[in-house]
Amino acid sequence: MTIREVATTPFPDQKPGTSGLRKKVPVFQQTGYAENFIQSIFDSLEGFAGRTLVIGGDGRFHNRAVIQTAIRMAAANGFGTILVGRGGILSTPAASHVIRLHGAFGGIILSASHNPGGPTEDFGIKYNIANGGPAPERITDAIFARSRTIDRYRILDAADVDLDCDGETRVGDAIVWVIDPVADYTALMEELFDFAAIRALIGSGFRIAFDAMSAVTGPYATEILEQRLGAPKGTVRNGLPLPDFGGHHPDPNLVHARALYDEMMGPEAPDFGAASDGDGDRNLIIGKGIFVTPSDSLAMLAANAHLAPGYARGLAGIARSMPTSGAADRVAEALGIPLFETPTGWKFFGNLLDAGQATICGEESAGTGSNHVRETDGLWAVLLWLNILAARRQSVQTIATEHWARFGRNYYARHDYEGVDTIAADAVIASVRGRLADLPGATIDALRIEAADDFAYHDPVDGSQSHGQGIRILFEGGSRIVFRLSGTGTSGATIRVYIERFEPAGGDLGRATGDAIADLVAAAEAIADIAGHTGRTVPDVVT
Ligand code: G16
Repeated sequence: MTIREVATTPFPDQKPGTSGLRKKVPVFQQTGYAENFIQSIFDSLEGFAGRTLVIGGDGRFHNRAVIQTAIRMAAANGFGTILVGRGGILSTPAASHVIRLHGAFGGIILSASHNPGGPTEDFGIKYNIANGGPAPERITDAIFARSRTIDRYRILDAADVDLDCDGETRVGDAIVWVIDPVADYTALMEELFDFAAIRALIGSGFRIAFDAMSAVTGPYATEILEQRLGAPKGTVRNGLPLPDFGGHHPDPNLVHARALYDEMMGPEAPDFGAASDGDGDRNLIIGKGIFVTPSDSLAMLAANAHLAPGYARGLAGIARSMPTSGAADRVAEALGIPLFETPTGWKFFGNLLDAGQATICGEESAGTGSNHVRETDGLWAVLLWLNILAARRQSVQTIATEHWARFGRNYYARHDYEGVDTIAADAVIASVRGRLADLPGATIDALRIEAADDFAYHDPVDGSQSHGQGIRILFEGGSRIVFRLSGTGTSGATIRVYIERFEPAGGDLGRATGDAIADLVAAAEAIADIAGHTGRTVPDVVT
């Protein structure tokens, strides 16, 4: 087998976003496109000769082709061992665990997460470091810089590896191991949670509906919920990962998991409904008759985590991304532990987790996780909920109601304006930014603005600074509006407006969210004039 140095020219658009490089499949199918980016990753790393690289993906269209390319390139660049999930499958949290468990140098995860898949849909490549977490900005910046100047990539002439057969193959000087993608992850979940208690809960007639959205979580959820925990066959729906996710958008929210939501609100609802996304890192939690927002879920999980064996000794701290509601802050305060507010993106939690300063982290974007891996983990959140339900033997509704009665309630919604012209989206943000100095002290209807800023983060562990991470408008009484642009879209820009009303304990805690935040929604439009800048009068997605 010969190693070839292939001459190439840079592509100008290989800047990683919130979570790796995401583009349409035809972009990735351009000659040399994936190769350039993978070589730029390797060229930005040092000291991996002879070490282990983990490769896996969410099974979407183009997954297998890029996995074969990545294997040949990893072998040609000097990795000693390459671990690949059978079928090219590894959920993002499972990949994070495999990297940590096997002491790998890092991993390449092929996913565009919750974005749709198929020949003209989305694809993505992300690099994770040895702690199992997404590469920090210092590395993603280096990858982008390298992609701008790259003039050759290194690849081995070798036959395709049989990805469907567990075991060992030699590719050049490297050993490629095809591994069971589910086994290591399942064993970790068994360590963290009281499977016997959950099994007893399910045995008592507790009904679960889990929608895997024809994405990567199917095999994991089937093994854990149906095989290990005894839930009846059929508990996991859409459990077979499909390259196009069955033509759906594998995003577990109230729009794309609507059928599950409707069922959970109906008279025959199961006791617990959940869903996960394309690569298995997001989660949706719905109780009988009640949707739990991701921000509330983080707060409720943190408040009850001690009921699961893996967290019985308590939490060191809680971290949330800035746009995530302040519900978790009140739990941290009650527990007497620190609360960290980071920019959007799981990569910002890595240092806090490594330093032992935070145990549980969460984001409004339906990501929740802990120090067990360095990624957000959809099935983990589902299992922690089930462990809590098994320990408390109360409904999701009762747990939520008691939580709000103690801590107050953060009514919360995110309004997304998708596929907006980039110039118009930038103008929205620029105009709000331009008003920051004037907003404090202003009132809009009865709402008084206390402070307004452009969020910046100072990492307490490595001292790094991140600026321009979203605009916060803070109102008296703890309510808030946040404006930012998504970093994960692949066409045009997505404007995200995050709206939150805080209602203290003793207040009106049972309102419909839309009613509770209506004045803040109007205030957001008054401040940002999204309609004027973009022509959009209503958001495309409300979650
Ligand atoms: C990714 C990141 C998350 C982030 C989310 C939203 O999620 O992993 O940490 O919160 O994007 O990012 P944005 O608001 O910039 O679109 P995923 O599930 O897409 O990998």
